[in-house]
Amino acid sequence: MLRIAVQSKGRLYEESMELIAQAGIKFPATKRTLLVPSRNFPVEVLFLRDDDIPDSVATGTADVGIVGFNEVLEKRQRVTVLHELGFGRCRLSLAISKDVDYPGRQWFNGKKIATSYPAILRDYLDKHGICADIHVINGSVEIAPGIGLADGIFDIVSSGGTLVSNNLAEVEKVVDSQAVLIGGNLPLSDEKQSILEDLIFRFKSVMAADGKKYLLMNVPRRSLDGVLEILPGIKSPTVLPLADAGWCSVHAVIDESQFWDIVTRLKKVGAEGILVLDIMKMVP
Ligand code: PRT
Ligand code: ZN
Repeated sequence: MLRIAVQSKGRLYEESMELIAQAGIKFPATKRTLLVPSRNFPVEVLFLRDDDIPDSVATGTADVGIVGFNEVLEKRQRVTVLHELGFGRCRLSLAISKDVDYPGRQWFNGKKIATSYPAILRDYLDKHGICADIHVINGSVEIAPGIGLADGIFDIVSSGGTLVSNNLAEVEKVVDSQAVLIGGNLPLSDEKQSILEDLIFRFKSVMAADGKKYLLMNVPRRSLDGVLEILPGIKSPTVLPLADAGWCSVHAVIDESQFWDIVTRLKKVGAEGILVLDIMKMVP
């Protein structure tokens, strides 16, 4: 049985559980407790505060964990990032009042910076030879400059909306973050290692299908070259003959972001009856 630590509530909870569910791992429909074994796969989920996940994995309380890379960097535990999971994307940035004419990072010399991420900030300041006072606060960091508690902040930014509504401007991006799967630095038993490999394989298959669509269309033989040109970069589209020798069927996987562009161009060169399907998994 492999134990996986997941944030008990908060921003990463839902997408972590969704990824696990998409990987075909099911849980009993009973009330949530701290430790929940799956009913069809040899894993159990340990629900923790995100701050406690790196430590739980480093000490072996959990075998692996899903947590923001920002927490991994800040907590300095002996853990390894096994896989990036593509959700919970954000960045850690320095921000100051939008009214300041910012001359560059040396502006922070002698200033006071409020943050919940002192270790990452300390590294950054040291690396750039900046001497600033770090003021640790947990939560609502963005209000610190407005109430005179600090000159600037170092905090998580996602859309940037929180900065704007607090009259702050992002001036230095320090690190990008996303949810990651972490493991401890001690070897797992053979049994756990093999469950982990299966788990990562399943996560990869789920993630590979994310944002992809499967296209099927009928194409007159004479338009086939034009259609194939529109589908470049996509690994060998499948071309199948149809009962009518003048026509064939083309199947391809495309990125959802390119969907309208590609479909519009396909229609122009003569593709017909275009079907678009969701892809549930892509097994490498
Ligand atoms: O209770 P627990 O300790 O488990 O949770 P928490 O309150 O410490 O963390 P939580 O649930 O807020 O965030 C968990 C993780 O989500 C973080 O560690 C990041 O890895 C990731 N994440 C992604 C974010 C954001 N996006 C984010 N926007 N975490 C926090 N924010 C905050 C940010 O600090 C800002 O104040 O959301 C606010 C809005 O951001 P904007 O830029 O979109 O306005
Ligand atoms: Zn937390």
